Amino acid sequence: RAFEGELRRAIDESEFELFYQPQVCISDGILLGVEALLRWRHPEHGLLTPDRFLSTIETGLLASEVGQWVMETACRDAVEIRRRVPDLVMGVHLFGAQFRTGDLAEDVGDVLRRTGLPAAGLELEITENIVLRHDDTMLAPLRALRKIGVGVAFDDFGTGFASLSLLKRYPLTRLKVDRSFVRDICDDCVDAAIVNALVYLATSLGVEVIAEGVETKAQSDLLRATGCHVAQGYLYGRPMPLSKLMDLVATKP
Ligand code: G
Ligand code: G
Ligand code: NA
Repeated sequence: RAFEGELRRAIDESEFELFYQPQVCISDGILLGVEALLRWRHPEHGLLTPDRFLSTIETGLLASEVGQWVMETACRDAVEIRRRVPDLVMGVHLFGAQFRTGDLAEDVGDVLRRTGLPAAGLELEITENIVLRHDDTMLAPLRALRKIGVGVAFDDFGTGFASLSLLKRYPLTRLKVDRSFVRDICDDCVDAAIVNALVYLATSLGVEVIAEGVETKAQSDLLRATGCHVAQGYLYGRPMPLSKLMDLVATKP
């Protein structure tokens, strides 16, 4: 696999970075949260996005270690961002390995204590892929995390085959409507109907909903009309380094 032999060095030499993409309130543009997205500043290949190396991490032996670094870094950065945006929620992706090794709820609890981030400031992002690969071994740790106040978001919602049954079994606080449904929402009545139904479903279940991949004002207007209040996408901001995000929040009133 690509880069497999380089992961150890990447960790030891601090080549991994986190970028943060804004999640905003559609009606007033206020920053509510960010999603942490892993980047690899590779000495020869430049800045790599996860499509180049994520599967190498996931199938290798260092996934828990990278996952732990992501959790720790994101929570530390969240504390800094919250100095400007007090209620900001940090969204963090999990690797499957983090469920297999040790006690996820305990590990996350430790990170929260060490960094001083309140549990309500953290939302874990899980995908159908990860859930299906680990089946119900994930339920207990996720329930334990929910109990202490950590959020659980279901990413790429609607793209898998089991989304609805997972919605029934998992302790979710938020659905992230996949950007493939949002892209053509203004032109394709099937996509518009799907998003409408997902927003209705989430709302009926008392689960928050966020639309991903929002790129135009027309999309955001339509989403707002369906009752979706939170969005993420290039219209509001690309994934960016912490320094750039801090500049952004510093200039906002
Ligand atoms: O940054 P980009 O939009 O290319 O990310 C694509 C996908 O890679 C994300 O939707 C997510 O599924 C995955 N990903 C990004 N960062 C992380 C991370 O820190 N940990 C894990 N496990 N997955 C990530
Ligand atoms: O769902 P997931 O967390 O895997 O998605 C994150 C990925 O989506 C990142 O790679 C990010 O760069 C990308 N992304 C974020 N916003 C937009 C958008 O508005 N349009 C498109 N095309 N991609 C986006
Ligand atoms: Na997604």
